[in-house]
Amino acid sequence: MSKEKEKLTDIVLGKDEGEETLIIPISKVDLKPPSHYKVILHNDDYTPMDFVIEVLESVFHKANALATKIMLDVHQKGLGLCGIYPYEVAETKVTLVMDRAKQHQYPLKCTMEEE
Ligand code: TYC
Repeated sequence: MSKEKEKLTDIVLGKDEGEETLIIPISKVDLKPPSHYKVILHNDDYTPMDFVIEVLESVFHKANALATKIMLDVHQKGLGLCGIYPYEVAETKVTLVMDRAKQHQYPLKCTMEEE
C-alpha cells in the first residue's frame, strides 16, 4: 500500500526494508477487555429449586418473585442470566455460588462470559 493511502489514524508496523507494511486500523488495535460479564446459572437435575431461589436472593439480590422466575427459566431452558457485573464482581459471585453448592454437594453450575 502506498504511503499516500495510509490513513493518519492507522498504526504502521513492520517497516523494515523490503518488508510489506502491515496497516492495523486503530479500531482493531484499541480493543480493551470487556468491562462487564454476564453471570449465567445452569440447570441440573439435582439441585433443589428452593436452594437456587435462595442463592438468587442472597448472592444476586433478587426479590423472591424474580428469583423464582429466573430459577424456573433456568429449569425450563437450561440456562439463565443472573446479572451483568464488572469482572471482579462477576468472578466473586460465581465463586460464592459454586462454593455454596459444593458445601451442600449439589452439582449447580454458575459461569461468567463476556457481555
Ligand atoms: N432442575 C432443578 C430441579 O428440578 C432445579 C434447578 C433450577 C437446578 C435451576 C439448577 O440452576 C438451576 N430440582
